[in-house]
Amino acid sequence: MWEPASEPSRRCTSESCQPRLKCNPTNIFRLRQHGLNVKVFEKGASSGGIWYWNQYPGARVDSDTPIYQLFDKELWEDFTFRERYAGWQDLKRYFQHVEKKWDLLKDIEYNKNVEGATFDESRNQWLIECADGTEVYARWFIPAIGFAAKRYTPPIKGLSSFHGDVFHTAVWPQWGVNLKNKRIAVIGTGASGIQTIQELGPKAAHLTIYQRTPNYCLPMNQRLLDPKEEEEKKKRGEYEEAFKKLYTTFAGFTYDFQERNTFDDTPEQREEFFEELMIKQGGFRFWLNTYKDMLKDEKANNEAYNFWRKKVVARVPDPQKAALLAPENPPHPWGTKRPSLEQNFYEVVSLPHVDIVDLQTNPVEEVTEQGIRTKDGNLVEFDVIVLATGFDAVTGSLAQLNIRDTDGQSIKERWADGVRSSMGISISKFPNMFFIYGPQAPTAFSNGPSCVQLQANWIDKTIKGLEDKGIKRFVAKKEAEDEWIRRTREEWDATLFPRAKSWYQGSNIPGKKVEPLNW
Ligand code: NA7
Repeated sequence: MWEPASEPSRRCTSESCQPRLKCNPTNIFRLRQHGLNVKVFEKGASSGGIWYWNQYPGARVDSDTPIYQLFDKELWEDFTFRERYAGWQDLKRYFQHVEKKWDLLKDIEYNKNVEGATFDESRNQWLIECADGTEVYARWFIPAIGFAAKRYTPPIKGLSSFHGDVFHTAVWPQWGVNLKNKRIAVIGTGASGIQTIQELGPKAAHLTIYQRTPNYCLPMNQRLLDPKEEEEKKKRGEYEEAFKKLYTTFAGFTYDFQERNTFDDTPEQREEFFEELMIKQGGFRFWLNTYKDMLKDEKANNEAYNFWRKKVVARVPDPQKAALLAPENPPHPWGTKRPSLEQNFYEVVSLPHVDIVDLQTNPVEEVTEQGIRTKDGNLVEFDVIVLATGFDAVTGSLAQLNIRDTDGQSIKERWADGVRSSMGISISKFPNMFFIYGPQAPTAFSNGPSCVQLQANWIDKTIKGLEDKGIKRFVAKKEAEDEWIRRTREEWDATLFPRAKSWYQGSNIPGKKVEPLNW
């Protein structure tokens, strides 16, 4: 019923052989159960999405997510992650498990790059176009390409003249790269930079970190999961309890902000509480299980910063390094840029053959054939430059595709003056299209699987309802978008988040409109 990839230019137009849907594995299983004909196109050669592309050294979940990916009992009853925070290899094992369990592969085409789509008014269907010439019609169209599908490489003078290797963490070679005993530069200290540095630092002959903004890293408290203990938890119903809880909390984790404010506690109580969250429990609890005013009140936020700083400084013996990693004056309020979870980052940075260059005072002037020259005139020679410079996050993924509305405008054009959506799931003049894990949804403010699962359930119910009623066209209203933008802005402005230059509001990309991108 589908165009074979070997006959890319033929278009399948007969009504009987129409694919009804284009979506990701989150939906396939349920929509198939409604009798719909479902197809997934995926650019990568296998499953995993970001975990397929980002296989840089040390890449792993750094959010309190792992076992909570397994929402359906059918999936977790015979699968257990190996570690509290799974590495990309174990995540791959999980995706393959899901594919097998639900027999998904028959509906997925890998190595299939969707380039764009237009809505055919006469048929009320999307015409989806792939790079290999494949064109298919679909009644419902679900772009599910994540919030980090467009990498960002800064325009660094001379980069292409470098004689060594240059790798971007977002497209790490699938065959791996041996970087032992190499002289390595890492530019960027977001999650990808922190994990790369942690992994490569001990192996490198020399490693230099080019840091623009310090990352307020939190201890991961990584540990192996005991399969027997996990089985016991499953039997006791703890997994099911956890999944129920996810839908009731701010960020879709199993915990939430406290009912009390920072200064409701005495200094001693606060110290003890912070110690419990950050050191004993670890993970994101110091960020999202803390006092409810931490992300809203500057004085409260400073208490968190000072505690965090004290803990970091104690781990970094070199005062110059400590001052760069945890400055006395916070460059932005605590938690208003995404903190990363680290295992031994501060110990690795403290190694004598690891240096930090502060790009605020000493920016990169140029890359030469040999290495990187900074403003102070110093040239450091390298074998390898790792760009851990992130993404045109949240909006960039969708806006890079040539998906056109009923007026012929692309998403990029529609969002030129600011992102618009209804509930972060649909856009006016883009009928029958629902996007997952994109702008103005909880997306980067949430536990990804919780957000995606909720959206997939909503889409599933909506499509089922429309199909049952024989409705062929469904579209968001402009007024619904206006209201959603207003509410997103209102919530955002009530916090300290606007005070950080972050990809949460697009300020990591020069020229990009600065606005709240997540709900
Ligand atoms: P991030 O978090 O966007 O990190 C990118 C890093 O690169 C960050 O430290 C940036 O500094 C730095 N950067 C960006 N442009 C430059 C230039 N021009 N010069 C120097 N440094 C630069 O991306 P990741 O891949 O680490 O993580 C992305 C998220 O994906 C992660 O948090 C998870 O949620 C999944 P800045 O902080 O902007 O000053």
